Amino acid sequence: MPPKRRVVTSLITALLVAAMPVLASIYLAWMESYTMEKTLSLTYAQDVLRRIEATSSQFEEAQQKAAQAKVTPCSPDDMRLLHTIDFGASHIKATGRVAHDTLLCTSQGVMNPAALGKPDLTTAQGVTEYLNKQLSPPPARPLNVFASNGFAVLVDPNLAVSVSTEGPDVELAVLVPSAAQSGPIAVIGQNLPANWLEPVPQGGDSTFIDAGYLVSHIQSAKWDVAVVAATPQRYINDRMRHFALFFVPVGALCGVLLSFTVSLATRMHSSFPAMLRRAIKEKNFCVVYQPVVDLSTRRVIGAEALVRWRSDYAEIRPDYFIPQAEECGLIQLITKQVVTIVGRDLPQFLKLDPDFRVAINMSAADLCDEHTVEMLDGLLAASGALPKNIEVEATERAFLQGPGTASILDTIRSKGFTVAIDDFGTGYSSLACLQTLSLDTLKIDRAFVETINTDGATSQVVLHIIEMARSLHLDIVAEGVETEPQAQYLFKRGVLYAQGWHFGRPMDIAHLREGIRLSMESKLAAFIAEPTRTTVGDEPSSLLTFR
Ligand code: G
Ligand code: G
Ligand code: MN
Repeated sequence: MPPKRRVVTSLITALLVAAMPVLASIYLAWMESYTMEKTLSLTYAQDVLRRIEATSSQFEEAQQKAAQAKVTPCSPDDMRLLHTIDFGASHIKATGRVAHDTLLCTSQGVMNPAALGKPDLTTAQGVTEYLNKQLSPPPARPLNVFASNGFAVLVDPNLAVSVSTEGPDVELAVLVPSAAQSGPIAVIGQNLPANWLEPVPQGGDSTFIDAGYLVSHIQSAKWDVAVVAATPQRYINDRMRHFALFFVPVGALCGVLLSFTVSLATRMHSSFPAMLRRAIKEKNFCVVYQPVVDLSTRRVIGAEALVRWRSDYAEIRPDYFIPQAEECGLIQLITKQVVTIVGRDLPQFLKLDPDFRVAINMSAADLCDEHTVEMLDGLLAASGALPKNIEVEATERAFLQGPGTASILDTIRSKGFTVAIDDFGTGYSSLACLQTLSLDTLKIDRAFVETINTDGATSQVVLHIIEMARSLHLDIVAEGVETEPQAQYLFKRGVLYAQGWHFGRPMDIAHLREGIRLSMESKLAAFIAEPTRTTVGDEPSSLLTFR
C-alpha cells in the first residue's frame, strides 16, 4: 500500500474506532432516558387507573348499601340514606336516583327531575354511563352520571385524570374497553389517535412510540376500564441530552484510548519485520536447551536448542516470531545466530560428554540453501565438535520443499550429521516423508505422548508410530514426556530417548551443564527415586528445572 493511502486508511480506522464508544454512549443515554420516560408514563397511567378503580369500588359498595335499605326512592328516608352514602365515599361527588334516563333526586337535595338523555355507554358490569352532564348551571362543572338498578353516582370526570405530571403536555384518557367505540369517558389533552386506544389484554399494559409521543396503555384487571397516558417524545430527547452530558465524554475518552491502543497494535504489527530485523542486527536472540534423556540409563545424552527473543519488554516465544520470520525471509539470519551460539556453547558440553548431541531446528528456507552445509561445517570448525554431535531437526513441512531439499539433506547426512523429523504425525504427509527422505531420528509429537494411558481416540497411534520407526531403523525421541508412567510406557515399547517437562524444561547453558554433570554421576536416577520430591502447583515435575 502506498504510504499516503496507508496514512489515510489508518486515520479513518482510528476515527471509526474512536466513534464506536461515542455512538455506544449515545445509544446508552437514549436507552436510559427511554426507560425512565417509559416508567414515568406507566406511573401516570397506573395512578389514574388506581383512582378509577377506587371510584368503581366505592360505587359498588354504595349501590349495595342503597339496594339493602329498601326505601322509596327520593323519600325523606332515602334522602338521608343517599346523603350518608355520599358522605362516606371520597371519590363520589353525589349519589342519586334515576329512572327512565332521568335523574330524580341527589344527595344534595330534591330537585326537578333532570333529563339525562340517551346513555353514552353501558359497561360490561351493566353500569349505564351518562357523560359530561351539565346538571347545575355554570360555573358548576359537567359531571359523569353512573347508574345501576335505579341508583346513581355523580363523579367529576377530571378527578381521576388530574394527576400531577412532569411536564404540561402529558395526555391522558380513560376508556371503557367493552364500549371502546363510544370513545374515552374522560380526557386530558388533544383528541387521542384511535390506534392509541386499541385494547390491551385485561390486567396488561403496552408501551410504544407513535406520532411524537411515548404512549402507555394499561387495562384494569378487575374493572371494565383502561387508561392511556401519552408523554411527548421530546421529553426523552431532553432527558437524553442530560444523560449524554455524562455518557458521551466517558465514551469519547474510551474511544480515544481504544483508538490509541488499536493504532499502537497496528503500528507494532506492521513494523514487526522491522523490529525483527533490528533484533537480528542487535543480536537479541539467545538459545535455551531442553535436555534429551536416554530412557534406559536416565542420562542426559543431548539437548534441543530452542531460540528465544529477548526484546526490551519481554521474552518472545518462537511460536510467535518463527512463522513471521519465515514469512518475511528473515529465518535464515536467525538460524545463523542460533548456530553461532550453539558453536560457542558446544565445547562446554563436549568437555563433560564427548558424545553429547545438540539438535538444531531448521526451517524450509534453511534446507533449500546450500549455504546451510557451509554453516554446519563452520559450526564444527568453531566448536571442535564432530558431525555426530549435531542433529538437524525439521518438520515435514520444511522437508517437503522441493527437490533441492533432498539433495542438501543427503549432503548433510553424508558428512555424518544426523537428521531428525520433528513433530512427527501432526502434518498431512508424515508418511510420505518417511518414504522419500533418508532420516536418522523420528521425534514423536507431544500430542501423541499426551494420550498415553488415556482412553482417547488416538491413544493407540503412538504404538503405530513406534512400530513404523522401528521397522525403518530410526532412533525415536518422544517429545513432551511429562510423567514417569509415560516414560515407562515408552521405554517398554522400545523408545530409547525422551524429552519433556518430566526430565527438564528448556534451560540455560549453566543449568544444562549442571544437569549433564549430575546425570554423568548417575545422581539423576537417584533423584527420580527420591520419594519426598515435591512438585510446584500443577506443573509436571521436572528433574532439571533449576529456575
Ligand atoms: O520450546 P519452544 O517454545 O521454544 O518451541 C516452539 C517452536 O519453535 C518449536 O516447534 C520449535 O521447533 C520452534 N523453534 C525453536 N527454536 C527454533 C529455531 O532456532 N529455528 C526454528 N526454525 N524453529 C525453532
Ligand atoms: O520444536 P518442538 O515441537 O520440539 O518444541 C517443543 C515445544 O514444546 C516448546 O514450546 C517447549 O517449551 C514445549 N514443551 C517441551 N516439553 C514439554 C512438555 O513436557 N509438556 C508441554 N506441555 N510442552 C513441552
Ligand atoms: Mn523441535
